Amino acid sequence: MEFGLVMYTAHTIRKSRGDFAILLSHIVLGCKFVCTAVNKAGLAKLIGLAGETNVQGEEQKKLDVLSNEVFIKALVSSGRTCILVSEEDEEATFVEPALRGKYCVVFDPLDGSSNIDCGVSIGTIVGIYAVKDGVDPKIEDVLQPGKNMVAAGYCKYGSSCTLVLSTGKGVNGFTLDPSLGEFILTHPDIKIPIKGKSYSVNEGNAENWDGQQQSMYVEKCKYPQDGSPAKSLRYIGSMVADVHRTLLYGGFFLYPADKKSPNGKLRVLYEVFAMSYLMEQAGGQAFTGKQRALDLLPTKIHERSPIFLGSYDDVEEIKALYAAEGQK
Ligand code: AHM
Ligand code: MG
Repeated sequence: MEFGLVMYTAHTIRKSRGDFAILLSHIVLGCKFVCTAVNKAGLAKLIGLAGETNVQGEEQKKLDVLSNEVFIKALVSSGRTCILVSEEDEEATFVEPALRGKYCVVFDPLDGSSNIDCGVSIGTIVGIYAVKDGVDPKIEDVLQPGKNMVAAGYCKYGSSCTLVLSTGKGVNGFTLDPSLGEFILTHPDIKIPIKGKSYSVNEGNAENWDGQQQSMYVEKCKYPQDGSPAKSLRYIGSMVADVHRTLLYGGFFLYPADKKSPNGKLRVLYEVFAMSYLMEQAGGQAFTGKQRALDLLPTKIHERSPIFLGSYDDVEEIKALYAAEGQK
């Protein structure tokens, strides 16, 4: 690390001004809060079900509920947001007029909730859009292609707490120093390797996968015909953790459509877009099976999409398989 730690807040304020820096500092506060809650989960009896189901029909965990409340409060109190879309809330939250600002934030407060109870890495995913002034927000302000986001990031709560962020000029990673309570720039200008040695997918769904392309790709990973070594399978089942590893080591993450989830499982606004934005900013690619993921125009806030993202060359391979199928 260079002499003189580059701290997150100082770095952010240097690179941005005013409203955006304040918004980010509130997001960072939310991440620190959730990180503390995740670390104490077992001790504070925060694991287990909260007894309610969310809009996707999934059982909510206590930590999901808490994390959602934390982020809503952190974002509203920043005075810089006008619309909030959370995975946990069926409807978008329109911030009360007195506290409105120009940013719309879409987020999954605690992604990978099936991994909470066993202490595996989970995370928060965030995407940010900007509108002119936020005085008269409309739902169309968040129903925009991911390429219009002004920033995206995630915070991974694992063996370390790591915040990975892009404001459209590359990707930086910051690790929380628990003794200081500050995020330190530990991974400047992250670039994903052009090709990776691993693939990441819930292969247990293979029987139900829609179409042949992902099966062909996975077969190529396991039984390469070009003399290259077989790829390793790495799958945690927490998108933040799987994408984080993919970003740092290279490789490929896919969640295709299947018979259970005909549009894929992952949500466009706060899962697919944020991660696709980071991948592109790091030099990788993100593809839906039909188009560049960031070009998608969502029509509802909890829309889903298949997603294939990762190292540039690995995504090229799956795009080629789709292109070949389209020519038949
Ligand atoms: P969640 O938002 O309800 O936690 O679901 C999203 C998670 C992702 O983190 C992960 O990539 C995926 O679901 C795993 O799904 P599966 O268990 O079907 O492999
Ligand atoms: Mg999620």
